[in-house]
Amino acid sequence: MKIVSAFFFLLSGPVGSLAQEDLERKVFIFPESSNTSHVVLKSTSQRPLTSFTICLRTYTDMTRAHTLFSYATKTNDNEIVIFKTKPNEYNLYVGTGDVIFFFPEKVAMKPSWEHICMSWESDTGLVEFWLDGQPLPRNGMMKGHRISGEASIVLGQDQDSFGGGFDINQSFVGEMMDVYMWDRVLSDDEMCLVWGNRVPSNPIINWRALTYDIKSYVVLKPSLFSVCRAA
Ligand SMILES: *[C@@H]1O[C@H](CO)[C@@H](O)[C@H](O)[C@H]1NC(C)=O
Ligand SMILES: *[C@@H]1O[C@H](CO)[C@@H](O)[C@H](O)[C@H]1NC(C)=O
Ligand SMILES: [Ca+2]
Repeated sequence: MKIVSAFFFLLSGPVGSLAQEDLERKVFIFPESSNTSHVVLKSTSQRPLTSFTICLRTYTDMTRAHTLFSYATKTNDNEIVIFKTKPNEYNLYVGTGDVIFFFPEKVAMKPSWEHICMSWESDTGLVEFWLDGQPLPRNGMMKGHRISGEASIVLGQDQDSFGGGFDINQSFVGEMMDVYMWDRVLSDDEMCLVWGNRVPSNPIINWRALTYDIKSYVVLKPSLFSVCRAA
């Protein structure tokens, strides 16, 4: 389905059907730790993946480990997971592999949003991890692997079964926006564009036309991103 420009558009059907909406300048707020609150996303593609890129932006003061993005298949609940273990460490899972990306702790004068892009390609197994528009040293895993396109995709919780099995101690608390996925590895120029809030072509998860379903206590609100910037 192609949406040209819609602010709010309901796929036909009764209560419980998924909304598709342009969420530009909006955020999902996950107000508290829970083993229920999450957002379900639908990809526009069901084809198997031999590469992908996932990008998103978060705003949180959490220090405990938490899950941002969880892509479970019928055979593997950790098929793709973006898990932040510490303020300066991300753990990324693909298939039965995982890699850790460390970076220097930010010495921030004020809280700030964090933008990440993660990509993986089957041919080489290489994983790219871009933090605020900067690539970290590349890592690799699961060379030759193929990812099923039939997935349950969840924000803010780690699935330990297809669509459920959440652990309150791995839940996300904070704000999240600009969630995208592509079925390819973006070029370096494209990675920079996403950081700057532009959208490279053909995302299979598209914040500007997002098919999603809020479960339990997650609130959709306008971003407070730049309210006082011009003062
Ligand atoms: C979820 O949390 C509630 C209390 O907060 C608890 O009673 C319940 O057992 C938990 N469920 C799971 C699956 O952990
Ligand atoms: C979550 O962490 C708290 C504090 O460490 C612990 O008491 C509790 O048992 C944990 N809950 C689960 C479901 O693991
Ligand atoms: Ca899991």
